[in-house]
Amino acid sequence: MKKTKVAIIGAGPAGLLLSHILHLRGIESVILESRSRAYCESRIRAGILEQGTVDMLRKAGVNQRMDKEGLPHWGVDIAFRGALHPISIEKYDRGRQVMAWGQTEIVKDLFALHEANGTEIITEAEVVELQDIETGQPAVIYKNAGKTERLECDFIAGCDGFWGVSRHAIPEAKRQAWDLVYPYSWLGILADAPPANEVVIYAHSDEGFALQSMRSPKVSRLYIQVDNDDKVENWSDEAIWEALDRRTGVTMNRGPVTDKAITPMRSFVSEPMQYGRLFLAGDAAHIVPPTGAKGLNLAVADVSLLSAAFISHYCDGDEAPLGLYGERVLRRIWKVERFSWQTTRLLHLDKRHTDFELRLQEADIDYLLNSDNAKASFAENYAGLPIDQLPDI
Ligand code: FAS
Ligand code: PHB
Repeated sequence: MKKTKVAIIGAGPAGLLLSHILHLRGIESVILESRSRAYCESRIRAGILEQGTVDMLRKAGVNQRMDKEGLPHWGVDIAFRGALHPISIEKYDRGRQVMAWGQTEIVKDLFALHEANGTEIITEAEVVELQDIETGQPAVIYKNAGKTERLECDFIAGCDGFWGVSRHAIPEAKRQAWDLVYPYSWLGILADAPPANEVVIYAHSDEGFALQSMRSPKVSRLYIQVDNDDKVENWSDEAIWEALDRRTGVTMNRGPVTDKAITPMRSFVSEPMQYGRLFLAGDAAHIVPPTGAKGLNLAVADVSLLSAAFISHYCDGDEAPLGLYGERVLRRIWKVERFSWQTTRLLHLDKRHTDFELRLQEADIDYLLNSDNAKASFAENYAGLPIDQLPDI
């Protein structure tokens, strides 16, 4: 019978980083991942890292390529009424920065570290059931190579994302979820084109939101707001470039579009984030609209607290942090949900809005761009709220 200390479901950033940090303190874990390594490493997702995420990756030794190839950003530009308005995180938030470094790169580095360290990841292993999570002998049932397998463990870390199974192992009567689906989506492209602006542009315009980001000095990551029922095939590459030019007021550098997809937007939280021997981290328990660049960063912050709690349990014999995980992690999550919701409503065009609400939205942006206090608050949230506890590694 296969047994480990911590069974981790999911090899996204949350599961991979948790397993790696536990390894650094000699705590055995096994990751069960339903997809292939190649699939996990190819998913194009987050691109901006909070200062806390950068610090954590450095602490965990996952920073060599990031510090060589990543792009530190002093702040962001807000495009509004035809001009770019800088919000300097460095100036307004104690010299902190954010880093442009793709989630795919972090996943690649973590897979490589697992391979080098011999920590176990079983890919193409779909978890179908969590058993006995309210006892001291939980187990995970998974399908792999056509067989049904069982992994016994001390604890289960549900890092299986929004569409995963782990949060559903908590009895429905004991679980509560909050779900807000926005009336618009993002059409995102990846292009072999140098970014036109040195930092991320968040654009409000009378035809909708747009964003210019990047993955390297030669690769741009760009988004435009579209309706939820819009289709990728409705948009030629040039139509996207022209919309980006109009909405940001900046002429984008063109180049071959290598990826094009529409992502819906939602805010979602499921409570509790711990139940018996099951602990949830990352998208398995919460989703934010990408406007605040928070999804990946939230997953890292959850893992910081959860790994610290497992280390306290196994290395210091202190049970308290594990018992407090759910309550502590949710306090920060709800504040990040608020910021992501607020920036989304601030910058997107909502067709349900009255003229009065449209004018209020413009006044909101005008206040942000002309108030040092408002910019300081934006900078503090964008660079990342404090993380209660970092793992002792
Ligand atoms: P993940 O979803 O990354 O990983 C979960 C893993 O669990 C997956 O590999 C999945 O295959 C596996 N899994 C699921 N069910 C399983 C089962 N039953 N058994 C075994 N394995 C299972 N965030 C930003 O900050 N900025 C962005 O621009 C941004 N863009 C995004 C675009 C898209 C299309 C999506 C979907 C998300 C985006 N996000 C963005 C959010 C994203 O970065 C997540 O926050 C981040 O991937 C969270 O990491 P994990 O919690 O590890 O979950
Ligand atoms: C990205 O680079 O993909 C990105 C940047 C900022 C966001 C969302 C996505 O708010």
